[in-house]
Amino acid sequence: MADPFKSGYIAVVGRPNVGKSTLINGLLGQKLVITSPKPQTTRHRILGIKTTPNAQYLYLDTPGLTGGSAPGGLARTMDRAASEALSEADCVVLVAACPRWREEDERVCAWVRAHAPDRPIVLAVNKVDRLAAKEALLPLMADLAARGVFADIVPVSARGGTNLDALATVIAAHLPARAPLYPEEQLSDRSERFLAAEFVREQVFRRFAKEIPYVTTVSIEEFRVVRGLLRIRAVIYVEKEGQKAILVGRSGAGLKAVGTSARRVLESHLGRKVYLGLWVKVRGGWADNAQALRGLGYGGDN
Ligand SMILES: Nc1nc2c(ncn2[C@@H]2O[C@H](COP(=O)(O)OP(=O)(O)OP(=O)(O)O)[C@@H](O)[C@H]2O)c(=O)[nH]1
Ligand SMILES: [Mg+2]
Repeated sequence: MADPFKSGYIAVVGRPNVGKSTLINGLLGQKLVITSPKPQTTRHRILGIKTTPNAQYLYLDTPGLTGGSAPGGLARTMDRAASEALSEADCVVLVAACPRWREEDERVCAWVRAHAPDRPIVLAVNKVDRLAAKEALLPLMADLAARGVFADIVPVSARGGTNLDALATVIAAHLPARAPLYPEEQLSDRSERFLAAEFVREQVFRRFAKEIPYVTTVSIEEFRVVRGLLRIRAVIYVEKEGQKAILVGRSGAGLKAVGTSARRVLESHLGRKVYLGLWVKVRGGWADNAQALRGLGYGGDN
C-alpha cells in the first residue's frame, strides 16, 4: 500500500542569522522570504507552502529569537510571532549553524521545549559549507545527538542547497497523515502587497547593513495595475535625517540601486512588469510605539 499523504505545519525557529529564511527558500525551491547578513531580518511569521505528490509542507518562518534584545515593542512583537508559530506547529525545525552550538542555541532549544514539550524537534545544522574539514562535523553531530532531545539531526547548507531533500524527507515523517490544507498551487498566506514591502526592506538591509538601523521599515502606499503595469509606491521609514541622507545617496543613487534590485526580485516573483517608486521619510521612535507598529503592519495580519 502507498504511504498516506502527509500535511502539516513546521515552525522554523532559531537564534538570529542562523539561516532560517534561506533554509525555507531552499526547501520551497523558490524565493519567498527575505534574507540578509543583518541579524533580525525576519519580523513576521510567514507561511511558505510546498506541495509534492506525497506531502504538503507548511513552513512557518519566524523572527530569530532575541531574548528581548531588540528594542521595546518590536522585540515583544517578534517573540510573539515566533511563539504563535510554535503553537500552530506539528513539528519544529530548530536551526543552528556551524561551526558550533552556542549558548543562544541552548536558550532557544530550552524555550521550544518549554512552549511545545510534545512536539518533535528536528535539528538542522546549517552552514556546513563553512567547515574547512568535513570531519569536524562528526564530533559536533555526536555531541548534539548525545543530548537526546532531537528527533533527528540533519546537516545542511541552505545557501548551497546541500542535503535539503534529506531534511524534507525527515520532516515529512513527523507530519500527520491528512489531506492537503491549502490548494496545491498556493505558495504563501501573505499578499503580494506585503511581499513587495518585504523585498524593498531586504535591499535596504543588504545595501546599508551598517549604516541603517534594523528598525527601518517599509509601507506600501499604492499597489494597483494601471494599463497592464503594476504600479507600486513605497515609503521607507528611517529614524533620523542622517539615515535618510545615506539611504538616498548622492543624486539619489542609493535609493535608485535599492529600487532597481527590489523591482527585479518582484518582477521575477510575480512574473510581470512592475513600476516601483520609492520615497524615504523620517519617523523617529516607532519601534517603541504600539500604535505606529500597528499602522505599519506589525501585530495585525496583512
Ligand atoms: N555560508 C553560509 N551562509 C548561509 C547559509 N545559509 C544562510 N546563510 C547566510 O546567513 C545569513 C543569514 O541568513 P538568513 O536566512 O537571513 O538568516 P535568519 O536565520 O533567517 O535570520 P533572522 O531572520 O535575522 O533571524 C545570510 O547572509 C545568508 O546568506 C549557508 O548554508 N551557508
Ligand atoms: Mg529570517
